[in-house]
Amino acid sequence: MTEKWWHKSVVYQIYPRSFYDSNGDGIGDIQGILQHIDYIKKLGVDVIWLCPVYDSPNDDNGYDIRDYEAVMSEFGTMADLENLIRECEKRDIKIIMDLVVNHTSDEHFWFKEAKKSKDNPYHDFYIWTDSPNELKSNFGGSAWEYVEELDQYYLHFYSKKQPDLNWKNENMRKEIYKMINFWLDKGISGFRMDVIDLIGKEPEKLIKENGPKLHYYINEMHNNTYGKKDLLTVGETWGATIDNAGLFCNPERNELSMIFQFEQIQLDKEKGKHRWDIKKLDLVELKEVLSKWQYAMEDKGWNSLFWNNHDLPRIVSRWGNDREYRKECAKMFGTLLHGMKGTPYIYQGEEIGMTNFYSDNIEDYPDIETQNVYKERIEQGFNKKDIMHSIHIKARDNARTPMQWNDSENGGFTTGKPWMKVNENYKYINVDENLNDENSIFYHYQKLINLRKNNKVIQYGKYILLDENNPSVYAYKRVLDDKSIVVICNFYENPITFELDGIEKLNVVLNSYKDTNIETGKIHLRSYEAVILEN
Ligand code: TEU
Ligand code: CA
Repeated sequence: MTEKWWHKSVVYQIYPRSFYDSNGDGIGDIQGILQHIDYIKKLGVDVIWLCPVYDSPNDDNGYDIRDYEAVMSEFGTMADLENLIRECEKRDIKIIMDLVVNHTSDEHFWFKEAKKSKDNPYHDFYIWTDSPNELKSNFGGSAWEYVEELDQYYLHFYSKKQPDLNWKNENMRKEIYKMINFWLDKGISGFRMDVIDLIGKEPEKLIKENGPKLHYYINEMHNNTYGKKDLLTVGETWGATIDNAGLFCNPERNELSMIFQFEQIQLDKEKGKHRWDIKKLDLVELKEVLSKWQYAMEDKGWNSLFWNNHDLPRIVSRWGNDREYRKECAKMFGTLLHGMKGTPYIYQGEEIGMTNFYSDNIEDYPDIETQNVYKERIEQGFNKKDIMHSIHIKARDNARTPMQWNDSENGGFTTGKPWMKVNENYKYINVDENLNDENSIFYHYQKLINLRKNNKVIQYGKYILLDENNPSVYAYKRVLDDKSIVVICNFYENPITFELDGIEKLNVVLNSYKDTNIETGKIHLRSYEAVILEN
């Protein structure tokens, strides 16, 4: 495999609205990120993924873009952003930006023109029909919205304020490529591409993801923009399977560096149902899925590794025990993921063990998806308590509460009124507390990141799952030439002994506890203990 700079990288995802508010208006901003680059540097990551900072009316927190080439005024100015890129560069931190090209805001100039008449040159930049079919929006309700002036319906796979772009229109594609090059000229190092597997949609045939021309479009975009440079591109692809993954990220196909696939993340959802229809996670199934992706990508491309992002509940609360064993769980999940082959992504707050948010008041969940699906379920006759239960477990706002910097009011996020409530546990879960404790989650992540930077086995070693049917322990080996490491994680609270058959001369590289109970042929694991060994 040709080595790439991002094979050694760890990415830190910033959701600017909730990172740090520098001017007291309650909304995180670019200055706020600038003031904390040294914190990010200290963690050791070398790439930042910046969620959308473009001009937007914020129906979906910036994923509804009004002007691709302007900065959201609440976040600051273009000069601030350029400054951020430069300041990061000085510290060897690269920035990748969010690229949202499946849809725009309905307030985008193109859509305003498109609505004027059927003959307007921008009309065909979007997708219209006279007779809407049964396609549904991911945020609830029909995917079609009526426009009286035109007596036509437009397609929106997300909110009504996010009309879908028509990738069949070549002029539209050219505009998008121009915009991408505008950003590349500013010195950014790549993109995270929002719902990129939807751009080949054929709505009249009910095709959403993986449409027939999807890969033609991605390849064309590659050739006209980032393909000329050595950049990191990661596609968000809910429709990816191991069978089509290679189409996106086999380097010879000139499409993307890697994708976010969501198979493991959906293991606690009832098959075929909405992700709010929850089922218990089965560890053996989790091992099966993660391992399948590790094996598949040996020759198909490169994996991304993540537990969290701004759309997902926090992993410590989701599959761990965030009450009695929060720190142990956070370290265990980090270790389990960071030992694997691929590029790890850390979502802000994960490195300090932030947890899900809890409120019984639906008003405390501003996310449009939650608001819409809540209303829809109420209308469908669901029980309010059950809906709130799903929200506590799955709502996107679980991840979007402001970053907890210290134990002062509002976790030090803002001196004003935060745009959304801060999690009350900021008094003991915060950055300061982590930095002052040498055994903190933060320092554990720092060690994991550092290990990857300098260890070829972690970067390139072949992954081998151990003891696949063990219902309590997730253990795997990574092997490169005559070197290997073993990652062993007790996924549950009950202490357990794990047999180390055929694994000799082991040194402890990292442990989530202060010491290790190891003897010839076995290791005794405490609650959620995670260990990396090496021979
Ligand atoms: O998300 C795509 C997406 O479909 C899901 O993650 C979505 O959040 C939902 O939870 C699934 O039911 C991307 C962005 O990450 C998300 O924040 C945006 O809202 C969405 O696209 C639209 O741009
Ligand atoms: Ca602000």
